[in-house]
Amino acid sequence: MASILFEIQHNIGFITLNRPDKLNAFNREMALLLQNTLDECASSKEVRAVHITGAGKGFCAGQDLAEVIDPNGPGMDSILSEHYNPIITRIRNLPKPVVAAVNGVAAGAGANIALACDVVLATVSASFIQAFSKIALIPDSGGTYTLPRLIGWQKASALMLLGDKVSATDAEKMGMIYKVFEDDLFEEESKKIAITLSQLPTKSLGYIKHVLNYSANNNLEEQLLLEDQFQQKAAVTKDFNEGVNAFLEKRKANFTGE
Ligand code: T3D
Repeated sequence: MASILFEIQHNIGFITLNRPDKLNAFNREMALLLQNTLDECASSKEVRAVHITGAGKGFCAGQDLAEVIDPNGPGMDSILSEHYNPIITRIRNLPKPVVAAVNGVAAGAGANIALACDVVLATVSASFIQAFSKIALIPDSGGTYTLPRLIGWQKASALMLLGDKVSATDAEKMGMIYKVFEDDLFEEESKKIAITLSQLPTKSLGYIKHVLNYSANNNLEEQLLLEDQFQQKAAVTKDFNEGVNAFLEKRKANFTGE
């Protein structure tokens, strides 16, 4: 069985992390397959939004710890540079919205991959764990960049040092994730949000992502210049024309992503 499942429906690339017996922990094969699948989503004209979830009861338990100690495994010196860092940069640079549909526990790199996505949704029974300190590692997969920016330094610091489990409801309250849904509604609601995103003006969503990527490190002047630059790019898209005309004609816009 493939460790990554992928299908395109309603202009959405549906990615399922598929090692349910291991709570979808990553081995090398799965990490490389996810990279390839994200590349496919980036280049496919049909895909206008991406939805990532986990098979079975978990979202992702991070690195497969059995692989770490396997003498024939990839080795600690290559796991971040070849597996997780390229996944995080692909998610952030993909010029289309990526939804993390966190259907269960998200631990270690699994939590930080979810948090790198543009819209993070979770079932009420899901949880997030910066599990690294429990095995004497440090948070990776962009966690030390993303988490303090999402929830503030103090909460990020305590969660990373203690490795405490955060319920989806608490994660929503502290601004770590966007929304929580009851378990029985989760699949439908998370897909609905992906469908909404897939029908919005794709290029402008890509530009929003790009500009937001820089906002954490730019000063106001630099950010204003970047907004100016990308607003001009957005203003020459077909979808901008369609959006303005639809508003003036009092009808629903039909965005094509161009
Ligand atoms: O170079 C590098 O390696 C650096 C890269 C680091 C990236 C990282 O992600 S480091 C962090 C790695 N992840 C963890 O430390 C989390 C380990 N897992 C857990 O702590 C727990 O499984 C959970 C809290 C996530 C969930 O607990 P629970 O009680 O719901 O499930 P469980 O019974 O522990 O797990 C179910 C099965 O999945 C179990 O297998 P079994 O006994 O039924 O055959 C368990 O061994 C397996 N599993 C869970 N996580 C992993 C795993 N197998 C391999 N690797 C895992 N990470």
